[in-house]
Amino acid sequence: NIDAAIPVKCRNSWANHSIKSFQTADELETRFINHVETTLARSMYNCDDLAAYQALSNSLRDKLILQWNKTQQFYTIKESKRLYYLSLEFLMGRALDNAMINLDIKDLCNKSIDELGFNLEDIIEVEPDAGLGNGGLGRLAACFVDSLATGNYPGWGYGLRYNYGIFAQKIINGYQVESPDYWLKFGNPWEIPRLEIQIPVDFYGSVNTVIDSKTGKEKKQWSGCERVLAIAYDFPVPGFRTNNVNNLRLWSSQPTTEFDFQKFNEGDYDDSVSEQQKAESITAVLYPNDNFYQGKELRLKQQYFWVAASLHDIVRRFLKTSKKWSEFPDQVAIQLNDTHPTLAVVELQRILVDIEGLEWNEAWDIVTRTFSYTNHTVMQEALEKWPVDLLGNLLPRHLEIIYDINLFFLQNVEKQFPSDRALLSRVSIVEESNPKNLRMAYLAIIGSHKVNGVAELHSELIRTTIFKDFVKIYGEQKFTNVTNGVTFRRWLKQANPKLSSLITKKLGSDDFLTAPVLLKKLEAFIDDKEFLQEWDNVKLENKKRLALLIKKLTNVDVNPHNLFDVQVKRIHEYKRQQMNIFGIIWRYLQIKSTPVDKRNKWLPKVCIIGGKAAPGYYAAKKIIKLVNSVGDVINNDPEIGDLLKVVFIPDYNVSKAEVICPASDISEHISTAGTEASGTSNMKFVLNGGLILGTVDGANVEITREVGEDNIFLFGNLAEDVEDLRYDHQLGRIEIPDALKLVFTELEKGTFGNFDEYRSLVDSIRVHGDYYLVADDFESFIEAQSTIDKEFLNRDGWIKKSVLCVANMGFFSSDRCIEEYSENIWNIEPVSEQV
Ligand code: B1H
Ligand code: IMP
Repeated sequence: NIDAAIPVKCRNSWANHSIKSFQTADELETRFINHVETTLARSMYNCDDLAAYQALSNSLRDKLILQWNKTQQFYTIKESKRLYYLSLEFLMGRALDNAMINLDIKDLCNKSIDELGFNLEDIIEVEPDAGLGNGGLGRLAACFVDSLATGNYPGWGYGLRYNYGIFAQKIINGYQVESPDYWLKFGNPWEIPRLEIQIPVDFYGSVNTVIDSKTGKEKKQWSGCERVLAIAYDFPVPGFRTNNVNNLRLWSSQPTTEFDFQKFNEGDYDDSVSEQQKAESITAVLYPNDNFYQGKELRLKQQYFWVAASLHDIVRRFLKTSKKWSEFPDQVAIQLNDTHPTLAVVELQRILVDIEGLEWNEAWDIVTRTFSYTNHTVMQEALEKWPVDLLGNLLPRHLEIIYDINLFFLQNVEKQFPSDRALLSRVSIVEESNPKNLRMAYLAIIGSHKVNGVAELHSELIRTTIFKDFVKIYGEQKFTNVTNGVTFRRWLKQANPKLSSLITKKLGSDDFLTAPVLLKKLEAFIDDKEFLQEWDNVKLENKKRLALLIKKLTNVDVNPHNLFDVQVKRIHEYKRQQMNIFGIIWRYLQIKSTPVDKRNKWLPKVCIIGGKAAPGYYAAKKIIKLVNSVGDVINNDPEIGDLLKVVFIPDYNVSKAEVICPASDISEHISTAGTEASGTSNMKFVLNGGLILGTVDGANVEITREVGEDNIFLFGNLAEDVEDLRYDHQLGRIEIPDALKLVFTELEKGTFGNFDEYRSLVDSIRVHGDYYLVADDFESFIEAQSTIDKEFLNRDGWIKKSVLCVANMGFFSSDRCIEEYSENIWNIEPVSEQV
């Protein structure tokens, strides 16, 4: 009984003065003004949109915190098993609109804000994106915390509070220019600093064997370390239509000592503060690489800092219960979002053996029952391999433990497969390269009880390629699939209020937001002319909204009645934006070579491309430059007019995606088959009634299964053919189709600027083996485009396809993902909502 410690008198006093949140617009206005005048120390006379944003956010935050407190107390009382989602990235985007929607008080807020003299839409726009992620992996984590909260699961996220999120992208003379994203500039009303939660995290030092004074046995002692503090910042995560509020805890680094006062007094000013700066740099900035491993010591420091602080917190919470260590896996599930948190496996083993004094095997059993691992990529350049020396220097005790984990694992493999030396060297965590590397994915597999991929094709590929030896060792049942999903609250209701209202009106309720199979009922209206017209109008309105944004950002006028063909995602050769732009050039050339009086046979089209290139990724940056140069030529060609427009949307991020996703007719997901693990924007576009032009890759396969082959435009070689094609290319067997030759010739002529600028993009196909199979897929790509052109003209048929797509997207709700993880991997259950 948690009340027992508090005297009755005090308890009553607390109860009599208990805080209540606002219920009415009137009460919200009082609270808003209260925040303007006290929290912000402003008044009616100097309350601008920023202040209004802060006051409204603080008012909602009050509500969330009350519910947060109750929810967490409730979980504690229930002693229910908890899930901790460890992710280096949480790409949350904006919080205000989402909080209003999940609390179901947007209308009420609208009324209050209007009465106070502000426009809610403008106020929403003031908020900077929380861009603490690169792309799909980070946004998936954000959708998952939304679904965990909505499903009343006791699940927390743990990550890092970077001072700088993903860089802001500007386009200058067609080139990407990066600028720092200092998202905390005006403070952040959505975070609760827990300055009292300070967890020490150690680095470097050395390991000695000492005698334990209690047991008299030998044990390892890690000492002489450099220490930093991890400070907790909590971000309340509201569920949709539930009183439960979950938590995202992000760590910020801080020095232990403020600075070396002696050095300061001796006049050594620079050195006296350098320790402090080093500590704070750990959580300064997000690494801006998507699908790419860069072996920097600071990144490893980030990983350990985050993992050590999180585990310390998790273990502390467990120790508040009176459970035995053997029950730890019944209380705690930890999901590794890719290999970035793999050191958590080692850290828990260290805590159990070195600090808690458990036997190795007993500890290891607890560890493996606790962890599970999600793989998000098969791309070789993205797989983490830390040099042994780097890790051993930073974390000497952890390296010893990794060696022991590896030794015991290999001993078991040897028992199972005697005299298969090659197998042992293939599956060893330690890669016998020069320098030696630690294969983090192998460590993650060995330390987990389940390993999953993120779409069926991808899960199949990891079982049969990169992890096939481990399937042989552990059996099929350790490897599973959970196809990704997205939250329908943000990606349908918030991003597309018009379509949500139409669907709500037609289905008689908005229950599809939590029970998405209900969308299926839309099929009943497939011949309802009036409904189809309304559906089409919504799309047009959304395209107009995007056209305004494009005008604002690029000063290009686009006609919303023309086909919008969109490809927005991180720029990567495997995602093949280069193929898209080559296709656009080809179309341009075809239009130009059509007699003027026949040109109207071409469907007018607006090609929209957007995305960030990692700052050090040369080819990706060239692709951006090419898109912009091609756009400059085509958009200013008086012969072309509205027949073709090409725009590059700068600084693609979550809040722009919310405007872009509802506005596509076609979106492109055209990765080389077998390279895109899942993709999640494909789901968002289809959910908003846009059709897909895609390869047979990632979740496109399952989208096809759900919406039907007639409602998706697939093209290109299959994953199973990729290896052979690449092999052929290496032997010099590569055929460039005429259409692509035409494009290359035009580039060489300098139509789009100096060819030297783009030579590398062309040479990677013509000279360097075309690793991404652009030449192999190019013809079927433009053929699929011409099918689209024809189908788009059949308005009725097109709208029906759009409706059928949305009706069949229920499977791709992240609520479904969370249910699958909970049932098959985490073994957690919803905790009924607190009232
Ligand atoms: C995905 C990454 C990724 N896969 C390394 N891998 C990173 C790898 O900073 N790093 O080192 C950052 C990100 N991201 C994406 O995950 C896949 O490419 C998508 O296909 C998938 O939809 C998404 C979510 O599963
Ligand atoms: P933590 O899980 O220990 O980090 O605590 C998170 C929040 O849950 C606290 O701020 C409390 O609101 C609540 N909480 C945690 N432990 C207890 C408890 O033992 N009794 C009641 N509430 C608790």
